[in-house]
Amino acid sequence: MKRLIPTLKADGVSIEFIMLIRTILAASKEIAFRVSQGELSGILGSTLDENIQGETQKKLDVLSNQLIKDILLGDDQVRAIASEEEDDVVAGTPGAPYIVAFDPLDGSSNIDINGQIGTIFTILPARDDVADDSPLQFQQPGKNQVCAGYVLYGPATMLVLTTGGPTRCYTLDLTHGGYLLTQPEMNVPQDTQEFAINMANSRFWFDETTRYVNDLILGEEGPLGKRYNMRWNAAMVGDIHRVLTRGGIFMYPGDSRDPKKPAKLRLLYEANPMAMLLENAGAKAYAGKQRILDIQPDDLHQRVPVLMGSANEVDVCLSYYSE
Ligand code: AFP
Repeated sequence: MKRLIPTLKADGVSIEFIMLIRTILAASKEIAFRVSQGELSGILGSTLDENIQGETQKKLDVLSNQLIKDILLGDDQVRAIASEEEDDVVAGTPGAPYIVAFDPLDGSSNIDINGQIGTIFTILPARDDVADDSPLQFQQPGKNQVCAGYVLYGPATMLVLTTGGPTRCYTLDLTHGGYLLTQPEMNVPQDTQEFAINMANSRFWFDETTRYVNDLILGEEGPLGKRYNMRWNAAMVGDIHRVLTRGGIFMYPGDSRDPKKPAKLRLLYEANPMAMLLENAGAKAYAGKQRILDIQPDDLHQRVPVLMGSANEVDVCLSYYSE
C-alpha cells in the first residue's frame, strides 16, 4: 500500500506543502493516540486533575486545539491560523505562503461516549494585501482552498484529503505510525436512499425542509418513489465520511430556533473543507440555493445552512427550495 508522501509527490504537490500537511498530521497522530486511550488518557470529561503547575487539565477539544495551534505556529509555511476554539486570527510566520483554518475536535458531544470524532482542516493562500492577523486573511471563498481534509478518530483513524485532485482516503497504520493510501479515489454514488438530519429540530425547520423530509419519510408511497433510511452521528466528520464512502445526503438546514443563530455549522472550517472534499469526489454541496464554495465569507466564525451529498439527491432537495 502506498504511503502518504509518495502519493502527494506523484500528485505534483511541492515538498514544502507536503511538509505542511505532515505538520497537521503529526498533531492528528497525537490526538488519535490520546483518543484511543479513552479514560486512561485522563482527558475525558469537562474537568480533570490538576497538572504539576497546578493548572486544571484540559478537555480533549481544548487540548487538540493547543496541539494543532502550537505545531502550526512553529511551521514556517503558516502565516496565520483560525480555529473554532480561538476568537481571533492568530498570526504565525510573517511572509509565509499559507493560512490554515481548523476545527480541532468536531463532534465533541461524542467524546465521552466513545463515538466518532474528528479534526477538520483547510489550507488557503495567504493574502499580502492585509495584515497577517487580520480576519480578512480568511475571508476568501472556499473555491480558493488549496487543500482540505479531515482525520476521523473512529475504530480506525482515517485521513481523507484532497489537494485539488481526487479525494483520497488513508488509514493510520498503528504498526509503523504512518498514513497508508487505502482508497485512492473516493467517488460518491450519484443516487442514494440514506439521509442525515437532526429530526429533533423539525419543529423549527423552514417550509422547504419540512416538505422535502416529509417526502423522504413517505418512502416508496411518496413522490420520490423509494424507501429511505436515516442516520445521524452528531459529528459531521462521521456523517460526511459515510456519505463519501457509500453516498447519502447530509443536511443541517437553517431554522428558526434562535433568530441570532439561523444556522449551526461554520463555513470556514466545517462547510468549506467538506464541500471541497465532496465536490472532488463527484458530490454537491450547497447552502440553501448557493454553492458553498462560492460563498464570500464576511465573518471568521460565520455559520451557514448545509446541504451536501449524492449529486442527484442534492438536486432533488434543491428543487424544493426553488418551488
Ligand atoms: P460539537 O463539536 O460542538 O459537538 O458540534 C458538532 C457539530 O458541529 C457537527 O459536527 C454535527 O453535525 C452537529 O454539530 C451536530 O449538531 P446537533 O447536536 O444539533 O445534532
